[in-house]
Amino acid sequence: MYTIKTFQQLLTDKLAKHQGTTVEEASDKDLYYAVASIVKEEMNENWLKTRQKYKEQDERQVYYISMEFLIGRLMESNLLNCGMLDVCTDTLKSLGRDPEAVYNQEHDAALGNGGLGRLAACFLDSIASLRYAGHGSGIRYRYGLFEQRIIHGNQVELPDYWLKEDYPWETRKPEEALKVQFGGEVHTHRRFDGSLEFSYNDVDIVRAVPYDVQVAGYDNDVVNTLRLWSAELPPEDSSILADSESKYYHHLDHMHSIEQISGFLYPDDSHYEGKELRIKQQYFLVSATLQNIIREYKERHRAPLHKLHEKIVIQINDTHPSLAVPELMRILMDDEGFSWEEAWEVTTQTIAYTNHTTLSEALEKWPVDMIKNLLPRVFMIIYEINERFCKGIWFDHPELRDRIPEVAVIAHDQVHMAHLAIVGSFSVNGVAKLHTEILKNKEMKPFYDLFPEKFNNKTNGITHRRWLLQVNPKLSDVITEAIGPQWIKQPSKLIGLMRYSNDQPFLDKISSVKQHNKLVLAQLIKERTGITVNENSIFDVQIKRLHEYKRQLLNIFHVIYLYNELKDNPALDLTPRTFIFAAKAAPSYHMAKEVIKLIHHVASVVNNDKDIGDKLKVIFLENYNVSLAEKIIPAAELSEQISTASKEASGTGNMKMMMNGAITVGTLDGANIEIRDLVGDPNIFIFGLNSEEVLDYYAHGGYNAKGIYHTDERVRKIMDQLNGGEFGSQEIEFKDIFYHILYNNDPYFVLKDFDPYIETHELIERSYRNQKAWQKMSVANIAYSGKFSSDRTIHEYASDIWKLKPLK
Ligand code: OX2
Repeated sequence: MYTIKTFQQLLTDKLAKHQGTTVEEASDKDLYYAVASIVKEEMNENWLKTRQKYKEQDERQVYYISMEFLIGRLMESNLLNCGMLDVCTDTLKSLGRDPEAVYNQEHDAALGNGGLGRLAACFLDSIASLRYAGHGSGIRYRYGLFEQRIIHGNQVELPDYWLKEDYPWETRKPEEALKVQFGGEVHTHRRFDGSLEFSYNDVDIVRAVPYDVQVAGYDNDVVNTLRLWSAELPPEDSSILADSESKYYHHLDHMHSIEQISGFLYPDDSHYEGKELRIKQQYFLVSATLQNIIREYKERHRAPLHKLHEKIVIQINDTHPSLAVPELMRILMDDEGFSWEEAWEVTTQTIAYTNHTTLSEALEKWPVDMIKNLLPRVFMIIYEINERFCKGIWFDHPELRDRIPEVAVIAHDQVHMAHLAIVGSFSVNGVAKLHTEILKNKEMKPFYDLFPEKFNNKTNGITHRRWLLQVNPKLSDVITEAIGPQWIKQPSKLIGLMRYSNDQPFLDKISSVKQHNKLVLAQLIKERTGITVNENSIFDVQIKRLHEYKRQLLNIFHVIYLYNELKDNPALDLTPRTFIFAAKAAPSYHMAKEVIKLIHHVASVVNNDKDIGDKLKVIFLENYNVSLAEKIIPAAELSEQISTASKEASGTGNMKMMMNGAITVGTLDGANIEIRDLVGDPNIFIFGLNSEEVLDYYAHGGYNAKGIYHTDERVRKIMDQLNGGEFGSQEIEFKDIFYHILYNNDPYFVLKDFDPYIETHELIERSYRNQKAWQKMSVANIAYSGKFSSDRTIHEYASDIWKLKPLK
């Protein structure tokens, strides 16, 4: 345990030895690197010990493979988990330095797009904190998710070169590099016993070099590993022997194309892009990970490889790593001499698949020719998997024969990755109750009919350590003061707060913490946008990726509606509101970018209208990322979770804001339903169509958007304002949105849900006026949020799917 004095000493030594500087002279960056090195050293010993334990104990282990790990900054969470956050912060203060400024030196590691990537990061934290033997495996993209700038209301993207300065949390392990093979020719030989043997010629070899990032558990001495793979040219590549200029340039080109594999993260969230480089990335990750798993298995476990599934479970995060199925088959058959049947037995008992969406535009389907050229042997295996699977249905399930085209792994010259993942795994899980039901009864119904035992639900969660303890220390203190510190290790204990829901002094404390956090956010808004917001207004927050189904458009329609009301009736008694948005749009997603533009144009009209004053303010914070979320969430009072019902598989921002005392306004979608079931109707604002109604409309060709436009004056006015250029400089500005809604029949039901949304906001406004009642709602939300800790989720994965026991 450190004291301020001993920590100061350590810091002084570090600065002197590593940076050749003193505390007085050190820049914030110097201090950042010095602290990082202290924390890393602190973790090293436990890292080694943890790995030794895993070896000694010979217990089951999980590998979590994901194309995305949205880890954000690691300094504070590492300090927190190692029990050093307070002492470090106090030491920096005692030295007259600003701890925030030091921690802010870290560049966010944005190796993910949104929910799916952040979930993976929360899971790693919970796995280590609960003492499970779990390893993350991902890609060390040289460029993370783009940096967003807004210019005249338009999003522009800048590359995120996050590695331009040393990244202190990684350790390069070149001696553990592996080779991944692409292309080439497959040769088949018949062995004496009649079985087939496969060899490959002329393959392109890519070197996969691991970079390890430590993942410290909270106050438990466990340090697990997130292994990120980087693509490099193998040093022994013979093309390096350039005997002519052209060969040398060719060599450089080749090197460049190989390094591209871990070059950048594809910036699409819940949307699939059929680019060849993307499938290369996926195979690169999967092949390196599986070779590594087998190598580690041989080192750690005494049993033969035929028992791999007894010791190892592989969870694949969505279909992105689903080539793990044929790749594991390939390794077991071609490298380890298994028969097809033996390899299939082991593979299908080792791999488990998590589905994160039913949006058709997100379902990966790769052209057969692309996979055949790039991965000829892997394609042969996929082909055989498909043959055997379809034959199996034909003979064993004649009642499903006519559904074969729907479930085939290869159909219409495409490989259906979700089908491959389901057929090749022993577990298929959705990420919230409703989502899993939709998978079972609709999207994946024929598979559910075939393999009901595979399907299960694991409602998402978030790590309460980062999303409450770390980002909202004042609220954490109030909680601990009331119910003691046990909630930190057992978040379900937060329920104890319900005892205080009528305790006025406690409610006052909760309310003054929120007020404080609002002031801090108001200051940040002022710094970043120049806009002064009213700190007594309702902080109404929608922060997430920009997607039509998430309906930021409905939110901005509400803003326009209120603006119109105030213009018509300036004396209107309205509780002031600050609408806070932050969102990135995929660079090629036109409608999403139009919505960002609309928010900005509405903001500029509303924020500059003297008649409106500070009754309404619209704030769009640029470059949404984990660090920005950490600053907004503690200050949120109203959490907008307004997706078109049935579309949001779970959502996790809803959980983060609830845990910080915001009240949800939401549809009956994703995990909102489970939030409602816990807190009860009086503590949440639910509105709009439910998923059955939405699906029913889809089945009957949609609803009549034009009808609403013609009958609801409020809607018509807003739509005409968009079409008439009221919120833009030129007339044409928002015609795309206008036409998309009216002539594409509004597939996201914005107009249909407009009236109930407005009505619900009127109720919210009335509720907010009774501050005592609002604080009680807020406490109920915090109290019931324990269920949404990723600790609960990970316990469920560990006991139902992974069959893991915590480390002794
Ligand atoms: C997201 C889902 O859209 C979101 O609802 C969910 O909470 C999150 O994954 C974590 O499960 N890409 N991102 C997602 O799905 C896909 C595909």
